[in-house]
Amino acid sequence: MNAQPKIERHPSTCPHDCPSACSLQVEVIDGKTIGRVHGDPAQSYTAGVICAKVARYAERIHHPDRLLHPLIRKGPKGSGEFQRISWDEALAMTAERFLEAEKRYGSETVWPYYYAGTMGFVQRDGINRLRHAKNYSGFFSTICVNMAWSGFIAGTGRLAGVDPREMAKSDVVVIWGTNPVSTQVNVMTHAMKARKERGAKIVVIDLYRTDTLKQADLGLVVRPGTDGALACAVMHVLFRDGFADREYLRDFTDVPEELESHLQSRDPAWAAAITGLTVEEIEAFAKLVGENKRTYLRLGYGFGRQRNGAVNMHAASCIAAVTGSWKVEGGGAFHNNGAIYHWRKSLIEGLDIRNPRIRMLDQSRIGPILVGEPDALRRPDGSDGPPVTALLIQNTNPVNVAPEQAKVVRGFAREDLFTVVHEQFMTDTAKMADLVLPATQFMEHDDMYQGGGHQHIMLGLKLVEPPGECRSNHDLICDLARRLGAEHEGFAMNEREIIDWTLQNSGWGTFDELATGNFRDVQPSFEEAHYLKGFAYGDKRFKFKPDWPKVPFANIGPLGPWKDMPGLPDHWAVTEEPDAEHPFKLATSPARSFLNSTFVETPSSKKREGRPEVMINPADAARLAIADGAKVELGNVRGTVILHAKLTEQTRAGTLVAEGIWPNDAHEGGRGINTLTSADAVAPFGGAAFHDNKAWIRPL
Ligand SMILES: Nc1nc2c(c(=O)[nH]1)N[C@H]1C(S)=C(S)[C@@H](COP(=O)(O)OP(=O)(O)OC[C@H]3O[C@@H](n4cnc5c(=O)[nH]c(N)nc54)[C@H](O)[C@@H]3O)O[C@H]1N2
Ligand SMILES: Nc1nc2c(c(=O)[nH]1)N[C@H]1C(S)=C(S)[C@@H](COP(=O)(O)OP(=O)(O)OC[C@H]3O[C@@H](n4cnc5c(=O)[nH]c(N)nc54)[C@H](O)[C@@H]3O)O[C@H]1N2
Ligand code: SF4
Ligand SMILES: [Mo]
Repeated sequence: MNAQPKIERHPSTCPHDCPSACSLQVEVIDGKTIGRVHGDPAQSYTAGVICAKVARYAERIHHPDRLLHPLIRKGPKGSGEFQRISWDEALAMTAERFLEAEKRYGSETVWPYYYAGTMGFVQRDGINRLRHAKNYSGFFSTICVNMAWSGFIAGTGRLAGVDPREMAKSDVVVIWGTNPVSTQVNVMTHAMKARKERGAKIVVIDLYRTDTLKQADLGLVVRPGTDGALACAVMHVLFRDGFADREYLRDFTDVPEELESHLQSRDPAWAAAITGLTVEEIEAFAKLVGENKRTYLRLGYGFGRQRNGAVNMHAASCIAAVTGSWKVEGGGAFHNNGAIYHWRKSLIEGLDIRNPRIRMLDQSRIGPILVGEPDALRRPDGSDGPPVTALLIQNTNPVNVAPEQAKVVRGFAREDLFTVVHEQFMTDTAKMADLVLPATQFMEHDDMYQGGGHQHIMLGLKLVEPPGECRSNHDLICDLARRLGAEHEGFAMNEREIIDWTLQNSGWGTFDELATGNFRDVQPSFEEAHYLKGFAYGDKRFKFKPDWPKVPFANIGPLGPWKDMPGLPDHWAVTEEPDAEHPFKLATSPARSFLNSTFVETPSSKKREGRPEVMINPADAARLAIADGAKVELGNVRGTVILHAKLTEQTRAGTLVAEGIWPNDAHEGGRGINTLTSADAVAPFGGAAFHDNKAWIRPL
């Protein structure tokens, strides 16, 4: 008889690019196989709940399509024809080609390109140590957070807010521009607790009827890019009806009188015409906020992904300063807690050896950069920079997720570009590489994490041996550094040593202390989180009127049309508006069972998501003779994409929503959804307006 399998439970942390950063309990069977993955009930934000896709992680870690060996391209670029080689050959070739490229064009011709496929500090950010040691081109990260973060910081001066667990003590929870049922499930845990225990009202604001919005007491479906107008009208009503906290405004904000007079003309009728909401809906929302001091604004990323996204995020955050709800438990606003951790990352990132004169290249503009558009390659002093002729890519899939995909694909196809992709799967990006190197997954290496949507520092340690010849990012970077002659003490340390140094130098204890419980709650005091002693600007005041280029977010200077930004909260009409040729607005919102381009390979996610679809209101579809399930083409100035129509009242007339970033070849014709999105830099610090596209649609 076979012995019973031995199942152990080990703590870990979800490494994926998600504000929830859940604490996990992982079943390990016989020391080598992953079983069910559970939320850790002991971590008070995770509270035992995780999303379905990570609960079934066994499907991903033991997937038959995982990359197991280094591969070298055999056929033409993008043909998918590869042949196995050894790690030693692959890294020797990488070093040789990088050194050659450097000799020919200077060090800035090499561009290490990475993102948050893992949020682990060592595995994600260690690539920067190599970049600084070698003076390779810098990576200015813009694809995700820039509009939302700068918009939030514009008011408060700091990326931090009220403890998200306090949502459970609120009377009104406003879930704005995020779809947590899909994208960060734990928000719902705490919001629903408030409803259950206190009868709290839930307000959800989105551009379509999401699964989150369906659960709301008040669901507001706005025209894309009009949240600034909604926020202004809400504040107009708050001033008009005596809900503004005048004492708070006097003591804690910059220009309350100027704001009040500016808002006089921004009444609900004005906002109704812009947002597509009714005056009654806007009045009802404002009344709820005005009558309930314990109103918690949970502001998401999604409504930042518009060309006016930073302005809209700032406008929404201003509401809590008008009512003074920041003062009370369960009141105030929250977006992300990035600022509470005060990390010292010089060992991980090699910040001590950084040369500030090296150019920074904009992550979102990888298409324009690779096709050689001169403005995209420029140095900070305005001089022309060299072309990018070598790429090292970890934890990201730009050929699929970056905007202006036609340019991205054209750039990756360049014969004079040498591309190394370190991956877990044969992604759209890996398919375009010269070398594909197999990477470990999070349960196969050590790392440390922080919660964006909460307040914990967490560990995820190696639980099982990696399959095949998979190597961790850290391992690869250190080996390559040696071959390239790059020097830094971090290249000679292991993950645990780097974590220990970073914790100690940031004031968070030691590795061993953190390993005891696997996570540490670092929630700042009530006083600090509620800004009771003032906001994080020099004058301690919340800024209704931010000086946009000086918002303390990025130090590379403003980007996009920042000079035209309104001083006070407003509707800033710079979104890509429909016209006669492109009568629709298209948003590319997240799919529940994918995480960006991750999980597109797991059977249960594939099954749930079905096929690439675009949601269209039945009235619009009838006018265009588009039947439910019909094959359709979407297009705009940037290209065309083929998918299937889903007729649904979930979308407003005039708005189209294509959920998820499907692999490019899941679409007939091989062009993915980002063929339609734009790489225009968004004000004030860059970013991609993924949900802000004009488009046409036609049946095929
Ligand atoms: N299942 C799943 N989870 C994910 C991801 C995923 O792809 N799938 N992605 C992860 C990543 S990288 C991130 S950054 C987070 C992001 O998570 P969120 O903060 O939720 O942000 P988004 O996913 O960009 O968009 C959220 C919602 O904003 C809506 N929206 C877009 N434009 C507007 C607008 O102008 N006004 C309003 N009111 N709403 C608008 C979209 O329709 C969408 O429903 O989620 C993470 N979690
Ligand atoms: N149309 C549209 N496009 C979007 C968005 C949208 O809403 N709509 N959202 C945007 C946003 S918010 C973001 S953040 C970006 C994200 O886009 P990406 O940064 O590309 O994120 P993922 O799709 O999660 O891809 C991460 C990749 O990293 C790999 N990976 C994971 N862990 C490791 C590791 O430890 N080592 C190595 N070497 N590889 C690893 C995974 O296998 C996966 O292929 O997409 C953006 N693109
Ligand atoms: S909700 Fe987000 S952090 Fe939590 S398990 Fe799912 S993907 Fe990971
Ligand atoms: Mo993101």
